[in-house]
Amino acid sequence: MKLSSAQIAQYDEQGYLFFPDLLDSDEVAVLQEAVPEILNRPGPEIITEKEDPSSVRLAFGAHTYSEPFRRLTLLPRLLNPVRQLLRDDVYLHQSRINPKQGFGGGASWDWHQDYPPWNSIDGMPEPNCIMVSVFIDDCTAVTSPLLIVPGSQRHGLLDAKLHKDAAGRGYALHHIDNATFERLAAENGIEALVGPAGSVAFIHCNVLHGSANNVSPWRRAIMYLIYNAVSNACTGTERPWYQNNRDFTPLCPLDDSSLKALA
Ligand SMILES: O=C(O)CCC(=O)C(=O)O
Repeated sequence: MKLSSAQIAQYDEQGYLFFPDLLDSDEVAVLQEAVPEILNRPGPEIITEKEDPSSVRLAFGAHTYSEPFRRLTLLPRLLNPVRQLLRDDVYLHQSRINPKQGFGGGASWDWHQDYPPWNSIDGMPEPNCIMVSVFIDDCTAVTSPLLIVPGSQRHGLLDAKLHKDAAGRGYALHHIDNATFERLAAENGIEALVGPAGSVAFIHCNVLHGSANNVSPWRRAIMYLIYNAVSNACTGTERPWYQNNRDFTPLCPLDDSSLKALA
């Protein structure tokens, strides 16, 4: 897939591009089948919900230990647009699955930008990084979709406070204050990213986003692939491999059918 100059301009303006059904149903089935084993892993890369330690909040690093997810990260359909948008070769800074379990198990995410901890803790020089959001399950109005404030990346790094509780549970989150959120939402609106499993959103790392509790009975998993420009490699070494990958080798695409080949 090659983005047109109009799509690149749209990304620069709105901070995201959305493609429904970028993966087909066979590819989605391969990824869905791999999820339970990932969520059952022991190890610090699996972060559980505060209120329910039996429910996983984030599973980091699956591309390193799950073959379907490794292949996903190297599909030309994802890599080529990312390289175009970042105007560089890329490596994967981080990957994380948010399974967002149903029955309220997938708790809310307050409004935040992703870039602050990568900048202040991992030493990422610039917000030249993309959060590719791959819908593993259907994301609908009732399964607590990802909400974004389009165009908010144009406001740069917003004032935010480190959420201590998140830091204590192995990941960092910077919440912005209500007044700033209200101003940006009034200016740009809020959009819900809804679409069938297999849809993909390319989101700038400074786009303000969040989500509510998933009170539906259905899981709403999204795999977040954080691609960084190789010229923007991180200098920090504090965080572990699954949050701050230190291998900056440029990624090379596989054949576009390599995920489907596992079906
Ligand atoms: O998937 C969600 O509900 C939100 C996740 C999120 O905001 C994040 O991982 O930064």
